[in-house]
Amino acid sequence: MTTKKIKPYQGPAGGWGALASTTRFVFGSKKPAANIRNLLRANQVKGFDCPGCAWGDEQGKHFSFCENGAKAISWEATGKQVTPGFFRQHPVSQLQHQSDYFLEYQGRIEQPMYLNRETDRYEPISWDDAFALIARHLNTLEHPDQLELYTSGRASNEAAYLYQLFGRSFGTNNFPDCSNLCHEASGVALGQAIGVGKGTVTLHDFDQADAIFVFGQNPGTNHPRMLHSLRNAARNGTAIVTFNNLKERGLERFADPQSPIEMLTPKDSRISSHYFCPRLGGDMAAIRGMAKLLLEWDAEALARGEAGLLDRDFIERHTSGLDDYLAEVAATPWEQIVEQSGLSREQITQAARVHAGAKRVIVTWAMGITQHKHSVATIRELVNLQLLRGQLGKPGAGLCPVRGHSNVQGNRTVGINEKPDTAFLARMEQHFNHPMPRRPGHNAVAAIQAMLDGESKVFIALGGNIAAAAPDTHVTARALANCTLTVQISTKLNRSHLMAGKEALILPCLGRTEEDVQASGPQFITVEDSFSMVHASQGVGKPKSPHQRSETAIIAGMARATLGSQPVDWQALADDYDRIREHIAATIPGFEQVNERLQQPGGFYLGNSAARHEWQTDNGKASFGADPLPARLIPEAITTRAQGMLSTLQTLRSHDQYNTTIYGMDDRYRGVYGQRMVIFMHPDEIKRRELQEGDWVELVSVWQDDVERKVGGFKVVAYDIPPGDVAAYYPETNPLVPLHSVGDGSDTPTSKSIPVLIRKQEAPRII
Ligand SMILES: Nc1nc2c(c(=O)[nH]1)N[C@H]1C(S)=C(S)[C@@H](COP(=O)(O)OP(=O)(O)OC[C@H]3O[C@@H](n4cnc5c(=O)[nH]c(N)nc54)[C@H](O)[C@@H]3O)O[C@H]1N2
Ligand SMILES: Nc1nc2c(c(=O)[nH]1)N[C@H]1C(S)=C(S)[C@@H](COP(=O)(O)OP(=O)(O)OC[C@H]3O[C@@H](n4cnc5c(=O)[nH]c(N)nc54)[C@H](O)[C@@H]3O)O[C@H]1N2
Ligand SMILES: [Mo]
Repeated sequence: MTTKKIKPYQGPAGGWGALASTTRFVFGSKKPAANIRNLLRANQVKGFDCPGCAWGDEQGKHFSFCENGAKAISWEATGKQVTPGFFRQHPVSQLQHQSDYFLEYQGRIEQPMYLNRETDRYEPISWDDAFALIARHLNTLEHPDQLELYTSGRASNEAAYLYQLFGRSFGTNNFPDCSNLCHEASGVALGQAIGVGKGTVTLHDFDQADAIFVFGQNPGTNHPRMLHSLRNAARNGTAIVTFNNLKERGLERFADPQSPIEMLTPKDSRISSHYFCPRLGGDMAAIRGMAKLLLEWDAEALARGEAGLLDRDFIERHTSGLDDYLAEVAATPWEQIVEQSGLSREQITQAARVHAGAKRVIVTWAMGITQHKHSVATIRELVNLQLLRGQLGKPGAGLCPVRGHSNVQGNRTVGINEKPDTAFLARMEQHFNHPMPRRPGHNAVAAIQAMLDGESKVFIALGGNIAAAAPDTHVTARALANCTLTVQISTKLNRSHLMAGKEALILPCLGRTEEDVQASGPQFITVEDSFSMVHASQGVGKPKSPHQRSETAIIAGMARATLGSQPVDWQALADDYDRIREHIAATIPGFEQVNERLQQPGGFYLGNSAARHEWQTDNGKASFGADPLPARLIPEAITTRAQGMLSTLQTLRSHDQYNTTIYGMDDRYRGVYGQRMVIFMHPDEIKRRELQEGDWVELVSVWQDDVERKVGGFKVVAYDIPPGDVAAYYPETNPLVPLHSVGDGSDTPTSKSIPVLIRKQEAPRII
């Protein structure tokens, strides 16, 4: 492990650092040959989809992996295994005191395991007995809605489709999903505004844009392959306008570790042409300011007899709600815009000028936009900006929520949705000749509350790590402990296995990079990227243990034990995934003849109705939103309660982690080495609080209840961040996020704007 130090990073993102880190991960692992073979197959025509992120790729063009994709692949291919012997040595109550890093580092789970509460240990169980136990629990529930079926977005389309078919055939729409903690606001806002909850652009559009606005995301760490698109665009003269609370190195400068020229010459590429640091949650105000200016300049141009800035033809033919929006813009005062955004009028003017001067504009965003109280309204405002100028459904223009998990978008497409529309349910009913439940189900927050209240009793997770990923860690742990049975279908050991129900199972599955052979022979699966491209993915690595099963086989096993052969022959589906795809083709629009179309290299495009200017909204038009700016970013009720100086905390990812999976202790681009318990603060804020760099502090969040939410042992690090805003890593900070502090209309925990008090500690509790 690296020694602890804080040393600001001076180089570009990517570059030698990324190459060195990739090499260390690949060669430093116990299986370098297998890892290299794996990397060369990532995102190739005959290979697997990189489990790292949901950015798209032009398959077959070049080696298409990045440093962080390499970490994800090597991490899955570890030779280490968590065997029954490991569990004999480590009681669960002892493992609970280990770090997330320790847990994941133990390797792949080798066998199905059952938690024996008497011995406080996981013990081996046969697959048949595990399935029988699940069936016994499910078939004695009083109501199907007492079952919660969680999904993390790595599952394939085939596994996710089978999972929702299992849940709905059993009788519930309870599909809480990692997406509820992630891009939910994007789905909701885009659904309302343009009739489809997905981005409208394709990868090719990035080559054709004149301006790309990047809001609230850190691609250097979380979507490194996006930097290639941004770098190419920047070189072609495309303006790249970044809005980010922090100065992120990947958005400033980048050297491509796959380009010999950039690696050998000192020249790296600048990425952002403009870089603005708004206050946390201040983006909506900034965008409103831009819209205000565009409208003003448009009126001035018209008065001069010139063409206006608005795309009047587009607005006329395709949109509704303009008048209400204009009234709302007019009613928003500049003082509020400047105060709330934390940007000057001059800065907002610069950004608006770029938009006004560009013929083709793409807007991208991620968690810095989606994890606030007013995220849906903020995304509607982004759409408003694009609608005003007709920047949607033409080459080089559009909306691009950059998804997280590699198949989170595909999971949604094939039915992981707690509020399915009636047309989908009707198709399912007709095709399977089986009634489907109409009651809306639970999202992640509602599921946790239902378990807490004892209403839901069985929790099954297809991947993920809800105990660490969900807000209010202690509350979530209590909710899981309340269940009569928790089942985790997992690759690696994690916190959710330890925060278990009264009875608990760990079911070990194959990873995306591994061969999957079923009765009919080797199988491939399909995934969908952020650009609605569906393609096949086939693992190449040998499975680590003969006991591990594919996710699809595990779901079929649970379903068969619980439902017999209703409404389908589950085993036949697990034997041959083509058969599952035939059901997908029959029930999910866009997948017609999927098995034939997958033969074409690179897969196929699912299409996007909004990009075709077909608006599947209530009135058949794209609609302007007319939300007022939030009255205050932190509600008055909270500030009056605080009794002390409040800061707003954002919880974010380091460079060496994949969500709750901690690969290492460095965050290279932010200059943090060998540690994660740090809090980034502006030097003025450090002074204002009479603290010094290197001091130890504890954080206490303020919410409208009387629960004390506190985490300690954070080291103060000076950073380029607006005073008043602070940042620290997730998942360590999740105990601070109140379960019911959620986005309006999205129910997503507000993990990017938590009001906190910061108190000096004498000695660190955790080092
Ligand atoms: N290597 C790696 N890749 C990943 C992941 C991973 O953990 N590791 N996670 C995957 C998943 S599930 C997801 S959802 C994505 C997440 O990808 P990101 O959204 O990039 O993830 P975060 O680390 O949460 O970073 C949020 C960014 O938004 C900025 N920000 C925060 N609040 C605000 C705000 O109010 N306004 C503005 N303008 N900026 C703000 C932060 O400074 C930070 O740069 O990445 C995916 N890819
Ligand atoms: N405070 C705060 N909280 C957050 C966020 C934040 O920014 N701040 N971000 C939120 C976001 S965007 C997301 S998406 C969620 C993530 O929430 P989750 O998706 O629940 O969490 P992950 O950490 O991605 O899940 C990791 C686990 O998945 C399992 N796994 C890995 N690969 C596979 C596989 O191929 N199959 C199966 N079955 N299991 C596998 C491993 O056991 C591993 O331990 O967290 C959310 N929580
Ligand atoms: Mo995510």
